[in-house]
Amino acid sequence: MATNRHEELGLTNDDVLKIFETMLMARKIDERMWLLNRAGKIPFVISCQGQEATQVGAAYALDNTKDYIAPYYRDMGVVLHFGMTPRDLMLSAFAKAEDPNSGGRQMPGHFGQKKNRILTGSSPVTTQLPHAVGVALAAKIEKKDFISFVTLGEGSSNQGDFHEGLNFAGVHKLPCITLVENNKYAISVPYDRQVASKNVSDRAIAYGMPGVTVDGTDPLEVYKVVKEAADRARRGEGPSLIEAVSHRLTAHSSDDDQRQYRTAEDLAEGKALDPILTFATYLRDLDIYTEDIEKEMNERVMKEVNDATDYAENAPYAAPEDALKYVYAETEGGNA
Ligand SMILES: Cc1ncc(C[n+]2csc(CCOP(=O)(O)OP(=O)(O)O)c2C)c(N)n1
Ligand SMILES: [Mg+2]
Repeated sequence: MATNRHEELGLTNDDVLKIFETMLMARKIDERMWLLNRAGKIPFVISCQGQEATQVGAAYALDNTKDYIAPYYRDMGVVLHFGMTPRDLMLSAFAKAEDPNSGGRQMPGHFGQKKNRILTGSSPVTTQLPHAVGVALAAKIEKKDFISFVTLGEGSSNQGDFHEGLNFAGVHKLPCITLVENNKYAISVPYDRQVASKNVSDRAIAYGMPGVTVDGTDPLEVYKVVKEAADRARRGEGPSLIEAVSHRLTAHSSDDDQRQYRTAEDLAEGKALDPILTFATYLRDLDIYTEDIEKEMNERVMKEVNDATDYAENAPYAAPEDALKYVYAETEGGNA
């Protein structure tokens, strides 16, 4: 029998099946989006594939009934755990009026949903970090029990916002967790052309906070360190920087061809460590992900993906004049 690592973390078999199902849902939605893109039905895809273990392991360690998150564009696993539905995600991919993120105004991956405390993000990378630090400052000033959680790519950790935000969080000991999803590339630029230090987490010392690097292909490893960081933050002991290393299994986006700049060996290495496959193996070895459960879970997930696709494809677009909403002040008699 394989070693049960999740019980040591206080997680039940139900918990790990839930983690796996959210990872699988993210993967299946993402795969469907690529098909829709190649069929000419949706304009753009920016993938979570390869990073699902990082995303769901981390999100599971937070409180999705009260914490605030500032995710980045690949974080399908994070937002699903925080309550965004496959339908919501498909409405965004099809840019339909009912898209809760932006009513179809922003590109997919620009998550934002007030009812689930998902902060709206914008396109310049890392702008979400000072926003999350601001939320953590509010928690401290108002003596509230929530924490904030922000993610970004390793390439984005070179933006000024990263350093300014983390320094402020460190100085004021704010309850903010920063997770860098290091997939080793910033579009076509490999890690050693992006960052001078061995690990992104090495930078934490300069901001007076703990910094750790973990295997981002293992949801349990990520859960463990994010849980420790969340517990510390809730005890008033301040922020943490976590780097989870994984592999980008797709091109940067649907407008990129990674075969132009990645070797066949590099791509094969990522595929061998595909977190959906490796976590399924862990669960099978412990007899938790049985054949019956696998069949039932896959049917449930695919039904939801199919329903979400059909619903979003048939949903109406926003009216052209809605483009003016929230841009100009509306007067009592209507738009001035
Ligand atoms: C300030 C800014 N500069 C450049 C871009 C264009 N851009 C979008 S994603 C990206 C790469 C980011 O790489 P990384 O942070 O490693 O995240 P990944 O896409 O690998 O997850 C770049 C350069 C941008 N959106 N914002
Ligand atoms: Mg990257």
